[in-house]
Amino acid sequence: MPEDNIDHLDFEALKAQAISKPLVTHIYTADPSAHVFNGKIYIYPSHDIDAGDAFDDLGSHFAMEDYHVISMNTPQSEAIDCGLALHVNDVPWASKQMWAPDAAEKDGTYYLFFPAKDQEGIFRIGVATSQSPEGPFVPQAEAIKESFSIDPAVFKDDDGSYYMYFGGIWGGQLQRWRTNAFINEQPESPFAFLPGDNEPALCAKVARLTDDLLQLAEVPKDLVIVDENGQPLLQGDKDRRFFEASWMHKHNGKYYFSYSTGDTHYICYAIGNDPYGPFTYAGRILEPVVGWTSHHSICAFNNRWYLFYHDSILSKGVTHLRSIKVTELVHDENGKIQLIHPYKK
Ligand code: FUB
Repeated sequence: MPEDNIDHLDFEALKAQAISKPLVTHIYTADPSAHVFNGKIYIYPSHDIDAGDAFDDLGSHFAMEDYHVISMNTPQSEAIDCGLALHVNDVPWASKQMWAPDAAEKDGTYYLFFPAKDQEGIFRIGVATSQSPEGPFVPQAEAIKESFSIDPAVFKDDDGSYYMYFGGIWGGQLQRWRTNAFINEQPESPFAFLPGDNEPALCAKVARLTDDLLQLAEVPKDLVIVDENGQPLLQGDKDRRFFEASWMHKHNGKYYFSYSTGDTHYICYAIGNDPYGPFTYAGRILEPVVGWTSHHSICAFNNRWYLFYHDSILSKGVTHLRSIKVTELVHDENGKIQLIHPYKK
């Protein structure tokens, strides 16, 4: 239910049909990356604001300036805003657009990974650290070396290795890195430099992190998603190809890579045997929500799985004013994820 035409939507009815309520209503929040630290749930969302920028396909209207961490004792309990965790003015290398973040813990230190545009308007990914999962976080002076694009998701594997999954097309600039250097031509076009519809789709990226979690330990690799015949998904396969919002979780020894299809508004997933893939497309997790974007995370709590996601019902459909939500997610006996409909019929 993207924002293309929201005039006909009955928001009171949709609110009643919604399977879950906004976790907080005093601020707008989106892109919820959820983790369990010390037995509690901590959500690292974007903090949506209305900065007055007009809607465009580069996402200029997503003009966020800071992050707040949200905590919950359980998925059913009240969500608490832990306050300001990091502001763009305190990040020496960043200029604007603090988009979807994620967090990780290692040896008692908490790491906030976040994308923002640098002084040249190029999306980079930065790290900030804290001794508390709630922050406040102290940023590194520079962005992660050789980092690019948006939507970092950091996954800790059972052997203690940490991997960062990232990337996003259109305003997320992934298509501008196809030659391993930033292509700055036609800066106003979100579509320039995308592959053709019959070419393999642009891939999300994955790289192992260094032991201190502050840098990439390797050149990022393509995370290839193949179809049922082992063929890479094509760029024109818009209902299935990667757009943005990477997430990784592990269930019964399998790696589940989930992501948003962007302009077709689905959250989909693909399954692999290795953190680098390849991953075989396995289906949809979440049908479209009210609002253009869909962005999620998947987190286990007390042996049950939960999908954290967002929609724009509270703002009556405003794309860049979203609210985070949570609902249970079920893997069936074959490891398939049951499709979630965000609004009851
Ligand atoms: O919140 C800004 C951007 O919108 C995120 O980085 C994308 O994933 C989309 O949700």
